Order: sequence, then C-alpha cells, then structure tokens
Amino acid sequence: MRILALFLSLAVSVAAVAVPDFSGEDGYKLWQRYDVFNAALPAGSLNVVGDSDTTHIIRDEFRRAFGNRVSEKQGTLIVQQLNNELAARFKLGDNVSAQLSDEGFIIKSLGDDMLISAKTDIGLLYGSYHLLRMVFTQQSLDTVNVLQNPKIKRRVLNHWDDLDRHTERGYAGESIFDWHRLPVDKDQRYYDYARANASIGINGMVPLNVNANALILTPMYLQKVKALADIVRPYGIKMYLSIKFSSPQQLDGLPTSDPLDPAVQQWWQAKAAEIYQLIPDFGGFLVKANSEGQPGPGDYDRTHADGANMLAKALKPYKGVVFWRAFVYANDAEKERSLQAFDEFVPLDGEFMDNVIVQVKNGPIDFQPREPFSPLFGATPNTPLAMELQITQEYLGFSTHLAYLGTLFEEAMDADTHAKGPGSTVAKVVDGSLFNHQLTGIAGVANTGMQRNWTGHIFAQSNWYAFGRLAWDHTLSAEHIANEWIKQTLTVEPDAVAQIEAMMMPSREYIVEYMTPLGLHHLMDSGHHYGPGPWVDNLGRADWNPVYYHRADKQGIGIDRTAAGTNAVSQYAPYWQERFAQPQSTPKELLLWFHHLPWDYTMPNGETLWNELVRYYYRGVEGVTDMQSRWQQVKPYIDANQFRQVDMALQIQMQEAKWWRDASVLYFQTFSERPIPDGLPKPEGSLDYYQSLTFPYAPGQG
Ligand code: BDP
Repeated sequence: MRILALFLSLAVSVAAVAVPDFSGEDGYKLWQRYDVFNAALPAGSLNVVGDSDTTHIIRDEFRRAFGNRVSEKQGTLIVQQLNNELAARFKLGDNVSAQLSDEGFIIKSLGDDMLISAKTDIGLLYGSYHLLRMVFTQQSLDTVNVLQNPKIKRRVLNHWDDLDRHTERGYAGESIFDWHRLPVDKDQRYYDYARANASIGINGMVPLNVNANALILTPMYLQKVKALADIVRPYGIKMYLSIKFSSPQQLDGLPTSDPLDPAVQQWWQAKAAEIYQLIPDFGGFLVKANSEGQPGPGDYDRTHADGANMLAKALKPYKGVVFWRAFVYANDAEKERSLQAFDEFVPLDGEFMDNVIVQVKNGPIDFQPREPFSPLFGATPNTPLAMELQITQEYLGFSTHLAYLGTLFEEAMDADTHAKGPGSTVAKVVDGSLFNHQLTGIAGVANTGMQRNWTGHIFAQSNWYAFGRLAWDHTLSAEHIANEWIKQTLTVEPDAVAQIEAMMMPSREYIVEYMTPLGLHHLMDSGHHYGPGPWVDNLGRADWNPVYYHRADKQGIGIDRTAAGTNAVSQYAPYWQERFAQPQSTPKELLLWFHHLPWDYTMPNGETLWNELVRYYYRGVEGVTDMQSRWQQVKPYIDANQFRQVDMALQIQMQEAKWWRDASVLYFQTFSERPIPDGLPKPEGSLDYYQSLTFPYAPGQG
C-alpha cells in the first residue's frame, strides 16, 4: 500500500511540472521570420535581372520569404536596374533617374506586373526588402507606387566590442566578431548580421570599440577586417574603424603622435593607402580623442580640428571620412560637465575639412533615459554633425528591461533647436537640410551579442530595428515602426498587435519614471551602471558621481543650470533660453535637469515636488505591472519560446523596477524628511540594505 501511494504521488508531481518549451522561435531570425504567416510572392513569377552577389542575395531572400508560394496573379515581379525601356513601360516619368540617389528605389505595379527598380543593385536590394516589409506587415499591394531615398547618407552601427570579444556596455553575450578565427572562419552570423542590417537600411559598421586598440591597424588584423568587409559589401555595408590616436607611437615607435608632425602625417597617409589596398570602399575612421583618458591632439596642445584634419587628409584621396566624436570632457575641468563639448567644438566651427563629420550624442551628458537635446545641434552651421544614439541599454536597464527606444530616438530627432527659427529640428541638422550639408551621418551604439536572440531581450531587437528605420527615414513615427516590427517578429493578430504596441510605446517612459523622473539623471551605480546608486559620492572625478547630478539637500533637489547656476541654458537658442530660465516654463520632464527646487515647490497640478517625485517612482513600477498583464493576454498569439523569454525578462524587470523605486525614494527621503504620500505601499527593503549591494560581475563593464 505504502509503495503504491508513493508511486501515485510521484506520478502526480511529475505531471504537474510543465516542461519548458525551448523549441520554436528562439529569436535568432529577428524581424526576418517570414513564418509569422505564410505569404505568397505578390505575383505569379519572379524575375531578378543581374548576376552580382547582391542580385543573388535578392533571389535568396525572396526564396526564404515565399518558398514556392506565388499569388494567383499572372504577372511578374521584375527586379532590375533602371533603363529607358522599363521607365517607359512602367510609366515612371522622364526624370525618375534624377529623383533617385544611389541607394534609392522605386516599386511600381502596372496591371498584374510589379517592378522594383533602382540605379544600383544595392538600391534593388533596399527595394526588395521594402516590398517584403509591405507584404509581411500586410499592407495593400493593389496599386503600389513608392519612391524612396534615404534621408541620411551614412547610417552606421558602432560596436563597442573589443578584440577579446568583451563588449563594453554589451548585455547579450560576447561580441559576434571572432577576431581569433578570422579571416578564415566566416561565421554564418556575419551574413545574417549583414542581412538584418540591409533589411533596415544600415549601410556602415564600426566593429570595434571607440576606446580603441591600436592593434587593429596591424597587417594581421587588417586581413581580418578585410574578410569582414568582403562579407558585408554585397549587402551595401561599408567598413569603418575606430582608431587610437597614438597608433603611430604604439605600432611603429614614432616619438610622437602630434598631428602637425610631418612624420605622423605620413604615417597615417601610408596606413590609409594600406587599408584601401585591401578594402577599396573603406568608409573611414571613427575617433574618440581626449575623452575619458583616450589620447588625442590635445596631448600636444592641438585642437580637435588639427587632429581630425590630419586623418581626413589621409583618407581624402580615397573618399573616406572621419567621424570625430564630440563626447569630450576635459580631465581637469572645473566646468560643469554638460557645458564642455559645446565649449570645445563651437569655436572650431568652420575649421574642419569637408570630409570630417562631428559625431554628437543626442543629449549633452551621456545617453540618459531622458536628456534635453545637445545644444551643439544647431550651433555649428559650418560643420556637419552626425547624431550618436545608444541602442544598447547601458542606462536603461541593460537587456532585461523592456524599453522600446523608438520613442526616445523620435524625441531626439524631433527636438526643435530653434537655431534658424521654429522647425529647425535636430533631424534637419542631421540630414543636412538645415545648413545645406552633403555629408550626413547617424550612428547607433549596437546591442548585439552572441546570445541566440542577438540582443539579450526579444524586445531589444526592436531598438536595432527602430534605429535603422529612423536612420533611413526620420519622418516615420515610433508607433509606425513598432507596429512594423511586431508584425514581422511576433504576431499579425490585430488585437495582440494593439496590446503589444500598448506595451512598447510607454515602456521607455516607465523606465524614466522608476529611475530618473522629472529630469533627474546619472543616478546609476558607478562603473557598471547597474541599478540605483544616487548616494555614490566617492569617485575620482566630481562629475562621475551621481550626487553631482541630483544635488539633493535639505532644501531641495536638482541641478541649477540657469544663469544663477552653471548657465548651461546659455548654450541654447534664445527661444529655449527663455523657457529653461524659469521652472514654470521648463518642460516638466526636464524640470530638475535645469533647476534646483525646494521640496515644497508647487507643481502644475498643485502637488508638492516631493509628492510628485515619489508618485512618479511608483507610477513607473505600475507601468511594468501593466506590461506584464498585457503580455499574459497575448500569450495565445505568440510563439512559446518567445513568450517565455519575454515573460522571464519582465519578472526581472519588475524586481529591478521596485529596487530602483524603493532605493531612490528612501535615499531622497533622508533629505526631504517628508513621508511617502498616503496610499502608496512602503518600500520593501531598508536604505542600508540597498546601499550594501555590490555587483562586481555586472556585465558590460568599461
Ligand atoms: C559612456 C560609457 C563608456 C563609453 C563612453 C563613450 O559608459 O563606456 O566609452 O560613454 O561614449 O556612456 O565614449
């Protein structure tokens, strides 16, 4: 009897433990699943004309998407470079060629036939991916008439990966670039990476960290770079390299790396010749100089323009460009940190060669959950500026927090600098239209790694996707892009799409709320930036410490950047100077960015600042609860493996959101000495406990 009973209870408990489902979609295919539903080629047959690597890729892509499925229509889908006969037959108009850039495309239907055409095979590839997007997002294909050119020319992923495959600020496993096995081992991931990028219009890559390693310019490593460049070329992607400014000394023992020294200039010219010998379409250099300990022209009392121009001169014969980063803050400066890039670069406006583009982070500090736009945008009419966005979530919860950054990127693009009156948006600075620049660029700090799903979180894929789509066309809305991504990645079921959109659209705001509401910033724990550390005050430089940024005291909280304080407001156009000067006219989201305000300051809704601040922290956590419940509701429409991954990440996010809320509220309470407003639950741990936590092995450290 007893033995039987034991057996029975075992049987019951085994049956109750559900075996997790690891089969199905693991996320590897990104937004190129093609099996969310079975679509058919929108024609009876396909005719891709051409015999280049790129046209082979196009055929392969249609085969992956449709297999042998064709529509009942009799017509043909023709993919062919533009010629007069095609233009006449499809009634494209006389000046169609003049309307297309080298990367642009047209898609036009005529009766049952459809044409994808362009001036180059890369244009055909972009057109093909666009048609696939139309099919898989279920747009009508009855009468198609599309002509598109990218609005920004150089759309580049910046990987912060190291030669040993560690990724600085990478949260998805080790680097996808295996330098040890290159150039021989051409991993499939490289091809899939290139396909994914091409499908969203990314046309440049910097495979290695801005905190550069001189070794990459040695002959051995350049062979590896060449192998990668050869793989990505047919996908329209150019290779760029981050370089170490001191390379002439480090690699060849020159006594100096002074940009005005003729031997140094010659060294770079010879290096450029060597690179172009191997990679004829090499894009150019990305440079972090005189920033956070990196060498640069400042080491020799030369300016950023001196340094950039030396490199630009070396690249010029081959049409290469220099992306020179404006993320600088001098090592010993007394000046408030947000002021420094502007003060260094505005005086140099007009001094850069015409193949230099200055790369500016979207905000004046450093990829915070929310920042105002960098005042450099609009302040350098004679210098083309590229915008640098961060796709990897260094300050937005790493890869376990669901943060759709399409909304952040949109906010950054649409910010109106007022540099030439209303409508002078950052997007118009970046796409060259505001100050009439031909050299245009945008960079996204990549979030890729070796995890099967590439980005560590299924939803983090949407940020890579959104970056590419916005880089191609910054007039697309974040909502439209989210909708596209969901349909190609997760489900086309309309109710589920709506639910998931309702998760994504406010998701970044939830993070702002539970980490840094009302314009607070840089409160992450030091070094790794994981979790809250608003109390940190012991780092080597004042401006590395969170206390530098929130300045909480018994009176109030926030940093005064008005004329009475650091006067950062003076770097903006008069329109913004006026608004930022007073708390009442400062957008609420940026209140404590620009002002130090008393705890009892009356907010527009009549609440005290303290109460409002605390409520935001709680609201952010409620947002995560909302995302969790929506995710449960869409379960029937989502692949089990994808579902499970996101479900677990949301659980981690929930724990960490509460941790952020409780630690922050308890800490600020030591200054405000006010109670948590009625009706809100009390924090779960004590401040001492939160302050005692350490994370020596947090991923992605610098
Ligand atoms: C900071 C990162 C650091 C980067 C730096 C940069 O913490 O790892 O090297 O930006 O952009 O946000 O150079």
